[in-house]
Amino acid sequence: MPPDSDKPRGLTRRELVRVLGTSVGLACLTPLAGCGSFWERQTAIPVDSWHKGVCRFCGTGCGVMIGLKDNKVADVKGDDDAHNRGRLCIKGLATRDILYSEGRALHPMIRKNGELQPASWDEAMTLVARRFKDAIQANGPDSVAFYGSGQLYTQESYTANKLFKAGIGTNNVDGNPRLCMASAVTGYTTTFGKDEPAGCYEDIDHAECFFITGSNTLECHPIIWERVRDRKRSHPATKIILVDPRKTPTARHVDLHLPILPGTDVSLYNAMIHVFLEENFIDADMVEHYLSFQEGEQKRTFDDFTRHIAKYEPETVAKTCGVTAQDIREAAFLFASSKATLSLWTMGLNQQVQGTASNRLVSAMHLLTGHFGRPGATPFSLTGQPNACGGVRDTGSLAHALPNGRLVANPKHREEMEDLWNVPRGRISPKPGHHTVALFDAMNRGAVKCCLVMCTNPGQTLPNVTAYREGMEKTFLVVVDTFYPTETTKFADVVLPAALWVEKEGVTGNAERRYHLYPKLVDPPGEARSDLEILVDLATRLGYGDLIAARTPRDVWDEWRKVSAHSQYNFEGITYERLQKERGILWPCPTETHPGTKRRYVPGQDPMASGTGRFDFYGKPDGRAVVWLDHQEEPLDLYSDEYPLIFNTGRILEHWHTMTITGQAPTLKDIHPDYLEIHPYDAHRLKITDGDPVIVKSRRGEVELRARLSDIVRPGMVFATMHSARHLINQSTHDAHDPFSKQPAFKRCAVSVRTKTV
Ligand SMILES: Nc1nc2c(c(=O)[nH]1)N[C@H]1C(S)=C(S)[C@@H](COP(=O)(O)OP(=O)(O)OC[C@H]3O[C@@H](n4cnc5c(=O)[nH]c(N)nc54)[C@H](O)[C@@H]3O)O[C@H]1N2
Ligand SMILES: Nc1nc2c(c(=O)[nH]1)N[C@H]1C(S)=C(S)[C@@H](COP(=O)(O)OP(=O)(O)OC[C@H]3O[C@@H](n4cnc5c(=O)[nH]c(N)nc54)[C@H](O)[C@@H]3O)O[C@H]1N2
Ligand code: SF4
Ligand SMILES: [Mo]
Repeated sequence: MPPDSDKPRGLTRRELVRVLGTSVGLACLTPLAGCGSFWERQTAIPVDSWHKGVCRFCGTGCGVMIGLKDNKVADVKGDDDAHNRGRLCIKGLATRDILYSEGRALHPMIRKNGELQPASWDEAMTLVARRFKDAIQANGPDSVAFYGSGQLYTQESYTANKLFKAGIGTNNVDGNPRLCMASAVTGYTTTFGKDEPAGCYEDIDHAECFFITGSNTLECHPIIWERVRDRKRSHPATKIILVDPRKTPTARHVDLHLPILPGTDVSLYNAMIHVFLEENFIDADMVEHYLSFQEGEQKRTFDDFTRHIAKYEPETVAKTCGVTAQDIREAAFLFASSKATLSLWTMGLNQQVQGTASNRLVSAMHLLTGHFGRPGATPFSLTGQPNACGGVRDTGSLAHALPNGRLVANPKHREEMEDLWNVPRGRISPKPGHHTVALFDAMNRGAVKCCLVMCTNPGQTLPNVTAYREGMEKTFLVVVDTFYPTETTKFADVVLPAALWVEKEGVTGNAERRYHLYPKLVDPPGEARSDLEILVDLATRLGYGDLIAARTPRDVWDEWRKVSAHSQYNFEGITYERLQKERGILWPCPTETHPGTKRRYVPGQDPMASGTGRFDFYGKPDGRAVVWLDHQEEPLDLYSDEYPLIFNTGRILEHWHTMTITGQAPTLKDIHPDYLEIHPYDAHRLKITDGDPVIVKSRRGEVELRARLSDIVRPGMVFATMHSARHLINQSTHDAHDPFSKQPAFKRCAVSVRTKTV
């Protein structure tokens, strides 16, 4: 469980190196110090055999070599033949230890007389099936739900989605990617008609300008960051621009940092486009042949767009964004004038009430300037979790979605899936299910009676979490997790132990559309089972054994790739044999001899694109990508005299989300994340000194942390990490969400801060 955070902040990163005294420590410190890349780890641990696999942590999806000794994972190193070029970050290296850390969930448990007590699998699954059946019978299919994860394997998400949508007949299937990638999805789909980035990691090696926004790449996608740094090292003229309100470790290595005020991205990007128009950086051929313009439901012209952008002169916008007009102009100039510009972004954009607008404006900047579809020139949203793309977005395991970019609301899409899944027409409900916040709200209202929570910890990671704990308490909650206890198992009626990482087999899809295989190398501990086995068991007990006939990872994959063949995501050519042999393959990939696709929408490169033009945006009926006229709205949860500071939340390098895993890894567990970054000026005004216990209070709740005086944050804003279970920052965050993506705005709310003694 998370470390005892009463200890004053635990080890610093420098102390960690001293304690470890190994290259693991170096791997942790080096990028922070900004020297060369030392991520490779020379290992002396003897092993019996090495096996190809993938890191289980972030969406970078690094290739790992896994060394087995006496049927245990004894060592892990970077895979030289994978895209990560043999490198791993500190979390990737820690996968050596995670399987054997304490706190693994070992056997099923049932709550009896208020206490979770050990039970047999049969007893637990009989109870789960009975409660699901009873609820469906008494209150209809929409009284049950599945809440999943971008950390499940594709076979698992696909099976759960099929069971609930085509079997039970409810679209109440959502998951943590709603908290993470939903605005990227709506950004891409409203622009290109289809989800997922068009470019690939190789583009990093060709870019001459990087536009990084709302991403702390060094800490959250360290191996991608190292590749960016490689490019800068070999081509020093390469420019890196960063847009982030905080002076993060990433900010230390960039050419231009715009520390914008949170939630003002729409103004900034519109102002950059203003400069593109003013300085004639617009690609006229793009505008004439490949783009259309839209505002809300209305089609617009390029002239309308120009008039709209006129309002966003950098000199006007500078104040809104809290940066200088000169910096906006310089950023726009560097972006547009480079030979190839690559944008990278993550939660700073997605977790905002205008997440969709910010996402599509970044794509618009590329389309308008022609920085698209060439080596090094592409908008590229980084994905958080290892399988948010391949598992949840591609399989359509979200409340409004169906596989391969189809939508529940579209009758033709429902019919296509009913035919492919071989269920009667009309089986898939025409009603979209509850998105995450609405799902937990439905639990509060008693409308959802049973929920299967798999591979996620919503008791800690939902926004405004206190408001939803009552619902979790009321609902018959089945929690499937690899660790026990967690903040969510507190509310569970049944806990089921799950296999972790290479204790089970499966496929994931990383941020660049690369599908790759995780082999099963060792047995899970105790009675733990794979999530797929648990879903198959539940399906059978609920009477959907015929529907869920594919029951092994390989059979489910084969079914899934055949489903894809009928879509613009076609990856029928990615066979299991290829996955076993190759270091992953980028879809589309329609045949077994197709090498995979580096750049989408480019005829000659993307097998789905037709014609002889520069682009075919086949996701849109007219083949044109859409540039949106989006307006800056008033930021969320305005500050007041009572709540005068902006609260921003995020991550650090060494920990993963709720720390169920990294909080136990010997190399990471002593790094304590329970602090509040506060600018020395604000601390001075509030009479707070470094290390003081402080109370952060919002309109929804409060949390205690320790002050860390730091100029990483701007005056007027404070920052805390999401990692600790002892100090639930989501008691303070806001559950307001983007109206299109329904992604919550974790990145901004108004708070007050005071010392605990006051
Ligand atoms: N070490 C580590 N790595 C991880 C994870 C982890 O838990 N730990 N989790 C993975 C997951 S699931 C995800 S989603 C990613 C997240 O990766 P990131 O998005 O890079 O990480 P965050 O710390 O959530 O937020 C990124 C930055 O957004 C900035 N920001 C806040 N408000 C704004 C704004 O209004 N505009 C702009 N432009 N920026 C803003 C914040 O200051 C912060 O530095 O990381 C993945 N990788
Ligand atoms: N304040 C704030 N809150 C946030 C965010 C933020 O930036 N700020 N970010 C949001 C984002 S982007 C994300 S992605 C979410 C993440 O939120 P969560 O998904 O809730 O966080 P995790 O800790 O990754 O939870 C994964 C759980 O699955 C378990 N697990 C690991 N592997 C397996 C497996 O193979 N099978 C099963 N059954 N269980 C497994 C782990 O032990 C853990 O309990 O948090 C969101 N919440
Ligand atoms: S960058 Fe991500 S995938 Fe690569 S080793 Fe680190 S945590 Fe694992
Ligand atoms: Mo995420």
